[in-house]
Amino acid sequence: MATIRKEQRILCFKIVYCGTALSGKTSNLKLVHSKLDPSGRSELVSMATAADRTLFFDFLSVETSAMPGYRTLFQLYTVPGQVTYNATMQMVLKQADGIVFVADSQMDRQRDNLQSWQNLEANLRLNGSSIDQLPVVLQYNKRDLPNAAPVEYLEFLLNNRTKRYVSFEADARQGRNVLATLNTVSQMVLNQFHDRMLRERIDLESDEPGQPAPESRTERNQPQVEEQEPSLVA
Ligand SMILES: Nc1nc2c(ncn2[C@@H]2O[C@H](COP(=O)(O)OP(=O)(O)O)[C@@H](O)[C@H]2O)c(=O)[nH]1
Ligand SMILES: [Mg+2]
Repeated sequence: MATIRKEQRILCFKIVYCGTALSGKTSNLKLVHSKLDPSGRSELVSMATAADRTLFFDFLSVETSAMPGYRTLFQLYTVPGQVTYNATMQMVLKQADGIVFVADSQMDRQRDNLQSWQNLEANLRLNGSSIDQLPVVLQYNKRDLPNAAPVEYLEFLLNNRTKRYVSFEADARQGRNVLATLNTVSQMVLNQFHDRMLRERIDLESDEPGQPAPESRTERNQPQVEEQEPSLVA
């Protein structure tokens, strides 16, 4: 749920990177961190330890000028996808504005992808939200590996609904389609926020104190995004 801080002229959106262990979620954030100018992003905070790398989340805040007169922050989180870490997952997923699901393309990880997807759906439901109400982008990561399953197979497994999600083939280590993924989900989140502003007559210019905006139920088509631009939505 977007946070509006009118006094400071700040808008915050939360984007959560989900997916099974080792699918490449942290690599996505590392790449974004390395590509963006330090003036437009925070430091990358990784809570994971060497012993248990998926126990906690990573966090990175990215600033854009997407909304005139406001600093617009996209706060990126990663969250472990295993059932064992449901508490962390639910906490991080709370009030998410958009989801990136990072799937591991390797053939032997498909069961884990599916389980992680189902777990995501269940946790959103438990939070009173739903995967159908949120902007979602699928990222088929590790396309560079020789044992990557065909994209058609991944689509069949994870993207088989009437309303298909946008999906990207990626290599998070090299950076292929990492920024495109982020750009797309950010644009979808902004579109949804614009819809909500119109529908609920949220006025960013008025001097009334900012309130967290109520959750939206609208979805919009996503825009086409240029590949690998080292900047976020403008
Ligand atoms: N070959 C290859 N390795 C990747 C890719 N993305 C991530 N990795 C590697 O996979 C491992 C797990 O990545 P990480 O980002 O920590 O996964 P997380 O558990 O989802 O956060 C690391 O060794 C990464 O370097 C990719 O696209 N291709
Ligand atoms: Mg990680």
